[in-house]
Amino acid sequence: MTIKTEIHYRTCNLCEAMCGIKIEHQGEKILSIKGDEKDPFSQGHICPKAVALQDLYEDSERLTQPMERTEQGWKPLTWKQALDKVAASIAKVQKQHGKNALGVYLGNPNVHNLGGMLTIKYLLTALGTRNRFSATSVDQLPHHIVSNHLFGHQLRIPVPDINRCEHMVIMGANPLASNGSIMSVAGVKDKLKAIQKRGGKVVVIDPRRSETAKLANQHVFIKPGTDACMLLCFLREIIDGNHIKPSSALDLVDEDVSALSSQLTDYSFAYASKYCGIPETELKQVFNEFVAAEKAVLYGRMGVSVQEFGLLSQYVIMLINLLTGRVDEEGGMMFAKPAADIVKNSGPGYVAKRHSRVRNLPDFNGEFPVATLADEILTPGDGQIKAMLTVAGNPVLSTPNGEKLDEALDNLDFMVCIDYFINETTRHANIILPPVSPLEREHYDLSFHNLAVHNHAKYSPAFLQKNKEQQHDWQIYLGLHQRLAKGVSFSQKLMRGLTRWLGPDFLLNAMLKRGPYSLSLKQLKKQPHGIDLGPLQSQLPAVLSHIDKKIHINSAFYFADLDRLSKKIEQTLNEQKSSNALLIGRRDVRTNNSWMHNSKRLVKGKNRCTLLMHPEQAKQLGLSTGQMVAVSSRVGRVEIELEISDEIMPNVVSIPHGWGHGRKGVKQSTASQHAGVSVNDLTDETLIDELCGNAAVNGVPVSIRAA
Ligand SMILES: Nc1nc2c(c(=O)[nH]1)N[C@H]1C(S)=C(S)[C@@H](COP(=O)(O)OP(=O)(O)OC[C@H]3O[C@@H](n4cnc5c(=O)[nH]c(N)nc54)[C@H](O)[C@@H]3O)O[C@H]1N2
Ligand SMILES: Nc1nc2c(c(=O)[nH]1)N[C@H]1C(S)=C(S)[C@@H](COP(=O)(O)OP(=O)(O)OC[C@H]3O[C@@H](n4cnc5c(=O)[nH]c(N)nc54)[C@H](O)[C@@H]3O)O[C@H]1N2
Ligand code: SF4
Ligand SMILES: [Mo]
Repeated sequence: MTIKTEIHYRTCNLCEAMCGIKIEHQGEKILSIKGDEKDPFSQGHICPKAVALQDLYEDSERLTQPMERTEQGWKPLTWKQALDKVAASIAKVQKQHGKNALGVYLGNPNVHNLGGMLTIKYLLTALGTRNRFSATSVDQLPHHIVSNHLFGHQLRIPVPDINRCEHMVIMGANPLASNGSIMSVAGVKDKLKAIQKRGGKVVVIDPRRSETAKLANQHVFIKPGTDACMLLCFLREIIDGNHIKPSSALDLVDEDVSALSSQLTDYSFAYASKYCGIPETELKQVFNEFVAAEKAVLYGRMGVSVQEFGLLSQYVIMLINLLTGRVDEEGGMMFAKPAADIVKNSGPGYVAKRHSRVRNLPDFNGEFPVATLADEILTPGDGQIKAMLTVAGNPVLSTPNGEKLDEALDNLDFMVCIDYFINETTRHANIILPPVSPLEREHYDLSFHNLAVHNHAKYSPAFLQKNKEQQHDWQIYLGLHQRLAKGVSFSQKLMRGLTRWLGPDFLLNAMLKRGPYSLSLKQLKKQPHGIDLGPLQSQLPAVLSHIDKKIHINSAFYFADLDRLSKKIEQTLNEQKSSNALLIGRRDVRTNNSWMHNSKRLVKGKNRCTLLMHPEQAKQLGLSTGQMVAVSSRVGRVEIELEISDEIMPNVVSIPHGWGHGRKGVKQSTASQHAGVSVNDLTDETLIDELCGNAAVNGVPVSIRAA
């Protein structure tokens, strides 16, 4: 009997781009994964990673039942045994040492997981600890704080209206490799080319001539970590040079922004030029073209956010857009209007309400900076973390000084990980609870429709039916809530029961119905390619969460950081003499942070975990391409293959993150064969953006010599 060939349509959930895919299959056998041309958002675009959804599903090393680490190695447990043991062990540690003795780390894939997003509160209430950490503090934390202050909600983040903009300045982002971040846009290459076809211009400011820079009309090298100097200079010039452009958004600000320039007198073009390493004439030209352009936007991401002045930089980027009339205007920074509005469904966050025990670092919305997680485990005293739970995270590879954390995790009384793999982090677990893979669950992008450059709504049903035994992330959370949460009210029990019975669909349906288009899940299910909800629209002041419906500039909070900036910028100049380069990161289109290296299709080909260095510097150090070099920083040392290229600035070197699968006990054989080294064995947990505690993984002083 021949099995019929069928097509399943869904959205790829691996990155933020939300590409529509079509999976050709015979029963459970996947024949191909291609782009869905009928998806109105992605119009057929995919990247090489889409096929890895199949590899992930078929990976024989992906765990499909709970595992316990024993003296004799890893042993399977039933779900009931595993959840009972986990609950008992957590309860024991918390009884002995207090609630906060349990630490929690939430990794990036949590935000790509519908059921997880909708039910994480059950897990967090069940655990009742204030020791919460996440990948946010090695990533987009500055965006949340700026939005929280200005617009009243951490998730009300405007995105570049790339489809209508005519002049786009990109700082510290490489969307051609990353496929866009805090800017969900499938097929970003075509969208950038379209700006050029419209007669517009794309400018990239980056210490590396990245893939995006190569496509751009202009690329400007900037010394890592100095973006704030350039941005503050631009801000001052806008005010002093009468470039403020009236706009409805500007009418809503609660401060006299023109008064800010009195605090910025230092930030001349000459000053910015000296520290950023950009010729003054080029700075002026970039500035003049930006302010003069009809529809322009200034966009900064990873390279600007995750450095020592990430928060100040993201703040000034927003002010520059605001003062030049580019917020909430076509072609500028605009707010998406998602069908299920996560902003309306969550409370506003708070900044620095509490401080971490050991290093006194500020929290954001109840989460402490992950750069201090190892300190909280290693430092004895009241409130010390004695047990850990990680969900969809690999902090040993993804957070600064991963080696220290790796050692710290060995000191725990108990650790549980909700994850698919025995990797660098989860190998420390006593118990691993593996949820189903993405193809076995329904999907709707709660986070990324909110950050999309075009309004759109799409629901994907599960492609493959999980067996009864397997658990979704959300079922694991509810299982732990049921076992651990105390004093649960009748109504909470009822909601938990309903959620368990009906799944995340019913919660999503309620959000859709309350949303701005009053859609229902039934309607979405009828449209397997998704529903086009039109271009971005101006939405101020309606989308402001502040009661007074104003934009709160909060300048005192940010400008207090100027002093630290001036001191640091001088100090870095001196430091550079003792180290010989500043280390930055990079992404490759075939990677996804640390966790897709077990796909043969993604790791094949030339070694991508190399150290990039400028030819002049290589010559000075007597090094040549292909040789092994030793890179050391304050915290560690790695040996890595050298790749010489003039695409990187002199005295700057780059290593991609997410590699380093050679650690003992990792059970991902393909990844281990292509192990690479972890850049986060060099990044320094004490090098942070002190204003918010975000890690600074870009701009790390390192020394290099032949291995
Ligand atoms: N293929 C692939 N795609 C991904 C991911 C992945 O791992 N692989 N990860 C996903 C995730 S979680 C995220 S958050 C996004 C991130 O997406 P992006 O924000 O686009 O991040 P990167 O590609 O790392 O680009 C950062 C750029 O900043 C530059 N840079 C470094 N330091 C500085 C600096 O001090 N100043 C300036 N101006 N530039 C600097 C780097 O050279 C680099 O080109 O990508 C997502 N998409
Ligand atoms: N030096 C340096 N460090 C960086 C960065 C950088 O540019 N440079 N980038 C930073 C950024 S932007 C990010 S977002 C972080 C990422 O940091 P993390 O989120 O800590 O790391 P990931 O590599 O994304 O690991 C994801 C884990 O989740 C598991 N997983 C995947 N999907 C699911 C799921 O649906 N459910 C469950 N339960 N588990 C799942 C995977 O098996 C993997 O173990 O890394 C950061 N670290
Ligand atoms: S760009 Fe690639 S990884 Fe990202 S959603 Fe599209 S296909 Fe998936
Ligand atoms: Mo990220």
